[in-house]
Amino acid sequence: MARLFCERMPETLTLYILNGPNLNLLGVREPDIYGHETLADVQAMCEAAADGARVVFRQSNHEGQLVDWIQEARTEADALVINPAAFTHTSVALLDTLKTLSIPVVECHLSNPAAREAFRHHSYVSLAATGVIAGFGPRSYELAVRAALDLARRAGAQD
Ligand code: DHK
Repeated sequence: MARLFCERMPETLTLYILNGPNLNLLGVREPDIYGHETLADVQAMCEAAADGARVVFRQSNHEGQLVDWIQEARTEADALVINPAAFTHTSVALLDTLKTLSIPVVECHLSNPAAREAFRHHSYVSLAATGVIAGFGPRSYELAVRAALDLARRAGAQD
């Protein structure tokens, strides 16, 4: 006999993962700092870590494009992981856009900017981030994905 399911099925979460300038060159760009994995490798790691969530993974070298995608995430995503790369340290525009979001935001870096040049020590993005994961190479993304989805699930459980 067919069983009737009265309980609401858990919704599939949507996770946006946005990447800033020069991350398209991962694998060839300063591999001693950023590692030998390519951005495609990182995307595959994120999808494997996403545990059934829908992953929207994008990269742009252009600040305005990232602004547009963050605005899109405001209505389309349950959580956001962002590696703004150099815009981390320069972009009030990204900060202002991130401040419009009400979903969890995890700032993610391959390297540990706090252990590098002084100009990398300040992050505009951190002012709007729920948390920051940095310094674990490509594994930073895996950890960021897990953290973002955990935060999104907890937020959903409170609705
Ligand atoms: C990537 C960059 O391109 C730098 O501009 C940041 C970040 C650090 C990273 O470690 O992923 O300073």
